[in-house]
Amino acid sequence: MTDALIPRDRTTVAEGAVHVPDWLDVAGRRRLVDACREWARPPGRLRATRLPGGGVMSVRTLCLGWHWVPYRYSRTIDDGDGSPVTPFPEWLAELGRRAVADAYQDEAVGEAYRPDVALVNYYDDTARMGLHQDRDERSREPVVSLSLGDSCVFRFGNTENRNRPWTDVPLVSGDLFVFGGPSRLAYHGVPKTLPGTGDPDIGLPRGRLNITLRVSGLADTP
Ligand SMILES: O=C(O)CCC(=O)C(=O)O
Repeated sequence: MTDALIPRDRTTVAEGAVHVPDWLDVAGRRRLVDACREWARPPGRLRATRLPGGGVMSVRTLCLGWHWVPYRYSRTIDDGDGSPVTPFPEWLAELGRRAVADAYQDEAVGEAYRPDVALVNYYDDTARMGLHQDRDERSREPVVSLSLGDSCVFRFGNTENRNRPWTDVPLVSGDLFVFGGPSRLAYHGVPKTLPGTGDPDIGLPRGRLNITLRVSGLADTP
């Protein structure tokens, strides 16, 4: 559900963690959904990640720039056919710069942001993501998160462990969430989505897409 009758306010959930509702307009959301469809096209890169303990994530994921397998990045799809990862497009980096500038209301901080990894997560009606830290990047630059389609409960916790305190933030299609600074290593996850709450105009008839942009801090040569 978007364009609510009662506008939702931007919120600083914790120091460095900012929620900006309705950051993407409908055209911006549609552009991202179209791009996700292209990136996922066969030989598709959307796959359920297998965890070292034997579990399989319910979310399906594709990567741009660097490919993530628990718990490292590589330039090739090491848990798939070994082919090169899809490149990270410059227009997405520019979107990330605008996101950081708007979230932190600081043009210079936004301008300096150089994301080179994106994880695109697709949630069907029952998918969820457990509380975790994004800590496989060498850089501690902020994570930019964009939500499309069904709404979800985004659980934003503390930096120490998976226990409380946490804040449950409703993320709606078009919302931006940025976490950096003292919140960069906060545990976070998605305990549930709300099937059927997406906006019909953006070309995503079911489910939820989330795109997170990160700075890997990695170089191709060691
Ligand atoms: O889907 C979301 O909003 C969170 C995604 C996430 O936590 C991740 O990709 O690490």
